[in-house]
Amino acid sequence: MHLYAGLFITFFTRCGPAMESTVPRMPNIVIINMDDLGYGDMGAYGAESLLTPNMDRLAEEGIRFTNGYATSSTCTPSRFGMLTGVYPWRNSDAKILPGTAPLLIDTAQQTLPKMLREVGYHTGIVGKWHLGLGSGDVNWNEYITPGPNEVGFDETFIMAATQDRVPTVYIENGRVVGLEDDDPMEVNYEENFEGEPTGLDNAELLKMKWHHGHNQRIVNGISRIGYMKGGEKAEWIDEDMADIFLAKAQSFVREHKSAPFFLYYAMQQPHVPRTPHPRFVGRTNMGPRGDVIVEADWCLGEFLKTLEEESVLENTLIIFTSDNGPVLNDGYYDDAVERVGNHRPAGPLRGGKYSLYEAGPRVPFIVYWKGTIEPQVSDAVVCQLDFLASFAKLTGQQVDGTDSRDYLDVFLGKSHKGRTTLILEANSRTFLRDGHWVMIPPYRGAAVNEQVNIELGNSDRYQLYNLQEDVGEQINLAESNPDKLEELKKRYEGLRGK
Ligand code: NG6
Ligand code: CA
Repeated sequence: MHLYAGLFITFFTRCGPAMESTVPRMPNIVIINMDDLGYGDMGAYGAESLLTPNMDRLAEEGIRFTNGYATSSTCTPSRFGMLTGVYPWRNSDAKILPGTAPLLIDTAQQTLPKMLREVGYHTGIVGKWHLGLGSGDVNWNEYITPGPNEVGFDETFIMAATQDRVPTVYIENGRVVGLEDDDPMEVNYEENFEGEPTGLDNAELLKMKWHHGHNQRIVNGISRIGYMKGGEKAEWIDEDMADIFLAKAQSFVREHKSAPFFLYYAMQQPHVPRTPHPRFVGRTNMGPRGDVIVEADWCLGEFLKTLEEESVLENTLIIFTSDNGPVLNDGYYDDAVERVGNHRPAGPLRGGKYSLYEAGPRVPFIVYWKGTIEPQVSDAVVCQLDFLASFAKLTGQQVDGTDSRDYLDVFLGKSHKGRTTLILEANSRTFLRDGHWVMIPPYRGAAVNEQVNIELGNSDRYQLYNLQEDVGEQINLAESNPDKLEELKKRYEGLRGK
């Protein structure tokens, strides 16, 4: 009853009295989550030396949020926050996970796909998972459980962790794709398997050199994090990954277009190793990092075409966003630093991936719903954390017991009153965004991660920035505005529970 009451209001206003007698249909929901795409990495957010016409089309015909946040500046916590509606800093295990980590989400926990399934959505994930699998000792040759299928996804086609971590295989509904009975696979993050070459010892086998870390198992001429043995026929070919994920996302739409569907399409670009398909090599002057962004843009365009061909585009709410901010050298020599030219992956923001500064968690954030959303730019503060409660509202439901709050009207552009406070995370450190202010507490540790050349935001002093006047966080107002600092310290401590 509640469900239909909610829908009726939403759809009646949209479609007029003609809808009155028909059963209203809930919109499909698609979240396209990029991996490490920065705030300045697409045309609509100011990039000039990269052409991203499909991303830009979503931005121009939808809502482009200028203050859109992931919950964290790294992947695992960010995705945990988005899918569960719980702040990742509440879970001390929500850190960048190895490929052998157990499932981070409790199977009893509320999740976005579970909530949508309650009202009849068919749910799927294609792409990067990175939230752990199994209960601690996975046998990769059997059904791998619990995993995404146990926390709300009806159909799953994933990479377990990251493109630079073993296992370097696709897993479809809990089974490694292409695994042969006579070549079982094993994965270990502690020690190598006897006789297996590594990036550290066998540089002659590499087509892409490692810069830091990433010198263990060699797959497809690229050494990774972690060791693996067997499963040779199942190993992915990095250059085909974008096409494979796209084809899966497209077939999901074709197969489920008649039921409302939720698709989490988690692309792997532009995370390392950056391996564009040969069709995209050299498409930018920026080397592989630029080329894979253009490749991802093409995938997005093809995916949108499929929605159009299947006549569901106008009934599909699409979110386009990223899990965390940008990094150039993240462990391989791939010319990202040398060839970046005038391009600013973080736009005007300070820091990058791993950082407490804005470029860590503030990401491209677009909501597109053809025919329903009024195109606009919104400066409201929004966060992926709030998808759970907001899409619950959209589908006539309510969720309790999480940090997620209902900002549906903001996501649909009907209101510009976004979040007033957010506690964001970067490698287990947190900071407060409050109105147009940010307050970063003191943290020990290096100011700069020299390997990736990113300012982490650590300082022995409190930092206070007024983002309205100083989006690049250059002027620390902690000393000149002690009243504001005190006010925000109190609020932060109250929210953070200290
Ligand atoms: C880091 C890796 C980095 C990347 C990151 C995870 C090293 C030295 N660095 O530990 O390359 O894989 O983890 O990225 O190993 S994320 O986008 O999934 O958070
Ligand atoms: Ca990431």
